[in-house]
Amino acid sequence: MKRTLALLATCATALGLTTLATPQAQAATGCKVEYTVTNQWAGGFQAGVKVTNLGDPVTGWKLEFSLPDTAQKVVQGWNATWSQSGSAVTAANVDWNRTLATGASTDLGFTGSFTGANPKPTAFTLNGVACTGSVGGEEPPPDPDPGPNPTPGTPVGINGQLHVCGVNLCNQYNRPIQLRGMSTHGIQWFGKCYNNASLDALARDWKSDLFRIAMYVQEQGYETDPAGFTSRVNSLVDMAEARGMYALIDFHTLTPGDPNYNLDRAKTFFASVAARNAAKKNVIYEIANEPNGVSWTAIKNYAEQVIPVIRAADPDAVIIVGTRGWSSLGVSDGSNETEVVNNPVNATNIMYAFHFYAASHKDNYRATVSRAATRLPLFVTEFGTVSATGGGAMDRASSVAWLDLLDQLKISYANWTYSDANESSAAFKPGTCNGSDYSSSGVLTESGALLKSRISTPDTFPTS
Ligand code: IDC
Repeated sequence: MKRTLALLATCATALGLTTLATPQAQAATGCKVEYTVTNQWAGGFQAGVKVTNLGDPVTGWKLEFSLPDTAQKVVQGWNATWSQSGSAVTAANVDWNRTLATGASTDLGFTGSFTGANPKPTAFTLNGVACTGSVGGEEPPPDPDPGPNPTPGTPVGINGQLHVCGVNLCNQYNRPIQLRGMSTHGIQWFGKCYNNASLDALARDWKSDLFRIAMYVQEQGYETDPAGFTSRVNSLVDMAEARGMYALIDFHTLTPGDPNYNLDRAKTFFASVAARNAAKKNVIYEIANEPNGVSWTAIKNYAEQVIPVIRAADPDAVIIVGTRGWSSLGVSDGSNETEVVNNPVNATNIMYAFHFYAASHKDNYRATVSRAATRLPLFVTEFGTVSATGGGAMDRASSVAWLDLLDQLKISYANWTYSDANESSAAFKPGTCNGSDYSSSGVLTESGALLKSRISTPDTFPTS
């Protein structure tokens, strides 16, 4: 007979929520324990204990729990060093399982003896942190800070917490909406472009709904300073929130193309940003920018490991999954959307990324999007008006055909890039970010002028 005791979390909470005033990276903590009685006989039982680390990686750990009375004894345990004092039991790591990455699990077990009632251990802790099944389970704040109320009339003020409904992105009134906005360039290179003046221009002059924060993982990005980049992303989320814009947190994997290369980094990063931003309504998570040279199965496997880490801390946010062939739904790899339609990610409230560069990707890509949009929730988290190199001439006709299609299908988009990079995809002329003028037409490139004219037209957000 197999019985499972539900010892999982009921309350999602996070240490980070209590420290909104200091946008610094916190050491994320948290754990989940699944306790299963796998066999039981007169006076004895066997139990499996699956321990999942939901916080930052640990090296060396101690699982502690209580048995209901001193008559219950651990007789023999495995995969840990077991000890008991009164009703308190400790299982300490053995050498080979001493490291638990974020999201990693280890299986322990023991046989026990008991008299009377069935054995029901309680109060599991991992390194002293209660295993509530969520991040930062140590001392749940009774009433998480809901954050400042979004300003009425702004995109976040009108639409509130978003969710996926059918193939659409829906607002708090359960009506489909389209978000139109801009992506940063790599924040490790163009950080100076993201300041109060440039964000004011984006929100007020461009009337942008969306600000994508491209945090490269390689190329001098996150991997070189996890705490620093986490904190920079969090402050950009706050700057977008203060202006009523949605913030799309982009884990900008690019080279290498297999997102699994960065799996542990992704778990650590998302556990932290999701805990810290859980109460906000303006956050959307993009877990892998452009998978390339990797199968859909491998991407799906990555997604199914990262999504639960986000959900444990921030259960209701929309999450976007990159697709094969540089987020082309497989088209740039000679495949198409059917590999996703036939084998979707096993999760709810998610969308799939589609990227294009208008001078390189034309009719067959548009046909794919038209077809796929009837089956899959799509989000164009990045596109350019130029060639896939980010440079070359702007292709106005193709760009306009794409933007018209996205408007018609209510597919949200972010344009690469809101920066003054010396390449034609940038919206500002080189040197703009050294000054304070982000509003006059003189600072815009050809691409910037086109995008500003498209994004600044009135939104039609349904409110009932
Ligand atoms: C490009 C930048 C360029 C940078 C290069 C490598 O525009 O300045 O040197 O990345 O980091 C993408 C990627 C995006 C690329 C962009 C243009 O998501 O990182 O940015 N692009 O090549 N996919 C298709 C095109």
